[in-house]
Amino acid sequence: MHKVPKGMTLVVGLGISGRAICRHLSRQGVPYMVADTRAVPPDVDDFRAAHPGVEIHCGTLTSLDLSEVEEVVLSPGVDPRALGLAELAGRVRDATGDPLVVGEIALFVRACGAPIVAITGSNAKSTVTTLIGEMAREAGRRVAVGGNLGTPALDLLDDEPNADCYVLELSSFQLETTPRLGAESAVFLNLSEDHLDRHGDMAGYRAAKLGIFRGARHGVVNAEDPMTWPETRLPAQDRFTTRAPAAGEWGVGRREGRDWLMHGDKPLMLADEVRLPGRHNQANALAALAVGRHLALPLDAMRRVLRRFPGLPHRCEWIADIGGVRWINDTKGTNVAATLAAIAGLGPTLEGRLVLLAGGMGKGADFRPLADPLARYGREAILFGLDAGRLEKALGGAVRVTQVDDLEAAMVRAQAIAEPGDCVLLSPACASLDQFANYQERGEVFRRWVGLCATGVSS
Ligand code: UMA
Ligand code: ADP
Repeated sequence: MHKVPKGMTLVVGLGISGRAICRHLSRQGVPYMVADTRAVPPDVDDFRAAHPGVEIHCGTLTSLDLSEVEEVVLSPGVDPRALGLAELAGRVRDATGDPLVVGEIALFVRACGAPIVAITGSNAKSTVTTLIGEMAREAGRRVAVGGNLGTPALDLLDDEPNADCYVLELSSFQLETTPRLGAESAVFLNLSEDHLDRHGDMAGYRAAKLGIFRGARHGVVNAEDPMTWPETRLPAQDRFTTRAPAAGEWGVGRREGRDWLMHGDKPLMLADEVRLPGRHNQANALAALAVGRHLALPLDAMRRVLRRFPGLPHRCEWIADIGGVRWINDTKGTNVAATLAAIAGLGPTLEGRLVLLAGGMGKGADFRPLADPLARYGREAILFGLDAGRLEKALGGAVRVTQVDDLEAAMVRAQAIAEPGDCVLLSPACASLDQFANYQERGEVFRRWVGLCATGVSS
């Protein structure tokens, strides 16, 4: 048994967040050591070289004696109920009364002096986080944007110490280990099945996400999804919907035969002026507008952003047209609801012409909701990765299915069967981690392969 010395903080995980936590503790002069449950964490030698003198423990946490540890700071990918932590997770630190086990965002809250805008939900977090950041920037605010989206929150404090607002995308994993966020504005966009392997069931997943509202001054929730509503009253709250808005709501209303984004009965801009396609993106725009108004951003600046923002890479991103076939990369469609939104966004023109590439780690999800839209739109579903078999079973013969080993084989098959006018959509409804480092790598493999085909065809 190896004892973590008295007064020492333990950082668990040597990924992106773990390294940001270490940099932060180093800047603060807090003594710490690091543990990672893997025998050989990625790039551990680089970390050793950059942090001489910091002790690193690799392998199971049960071989650590944590009886005198000062605090345990977890990376989001590590379950607080993991072996070796479960008993500690319910305890508080004697000196502060804070929980003994926390995550990166708890440290962020302690160190951050500026207002925090926080965004969560099963889907659209990155899009809405980026929109709010862009709107604030367009309005001349000094804003820092990050979190689950990319730059770890703690690095923002170092990169942009004088920001007058921090806009953070937060996952259920991050919220679960944040005892009090105290956001100026907290947004809960939608809730659908995801990460059930970690949170046990929908109630556990929702409970983690509701942490976004702890100590919040203002909330933004989805009027059509009661699962996003806080259980205690917030000082102020906005609701968005893609239907005609009730008084005070943000919604889509009809005026003189056209759809408008509205606040109550006030039209704000034509819905088709929003550059992002599809009804779900109108919901995303409305959520961002509601936050923007709370932050007193001018409407004109927000409208300019909505008119020009083309969307983030890897989300329903057009890659190429090859021989009349459209190839679209939606690798960020990592759960069933995201894939449903992607299919709906492509629209009715695709009836019978959709070739869907899906599969990977299903995280315990129910894939059956994909059967109906695939019956209508699908030419074929080409399935790969860990949960291909479960996916095929859930589709129950609604569409022709081919199972292949990996994404490359799926693309080869798609190329062989797609006909002019078809759309090949990579929207896996699954996480990528069984066959890729992350969703970005999966999207890059798709982009490269399609790019090579496009060049081959045109040369
Ligand atoms: N791991 C171990 N043992 C450890 C530490 C990690 O096995 O001791 C494994 C985890 O189980 C996981 C992988 O290593 O499979 C990465 O985990 P991590 O906590 O080290 O992750 P980071 O590299 O710090 O990246 C995290 C987020 N990843 C996760 O929450 C899994 C990144 O979100 C985020 O961009 C980054 O912090 C910066 O904030 C990615 C993600 O997939 C995009 N998030 C999930 C989602 O969006 O659905 C929540
Ligand atoms: P997140 O950060 O929550 O994963 P993103 O903005 O990266 O969200 O989008 C992820 C996926 O969700 C994309 O595939 C996109 O097509 C889909 N999506 C975007 N907005 C919505 C929405 N309002 N409802 C459901 N799915 C959506």
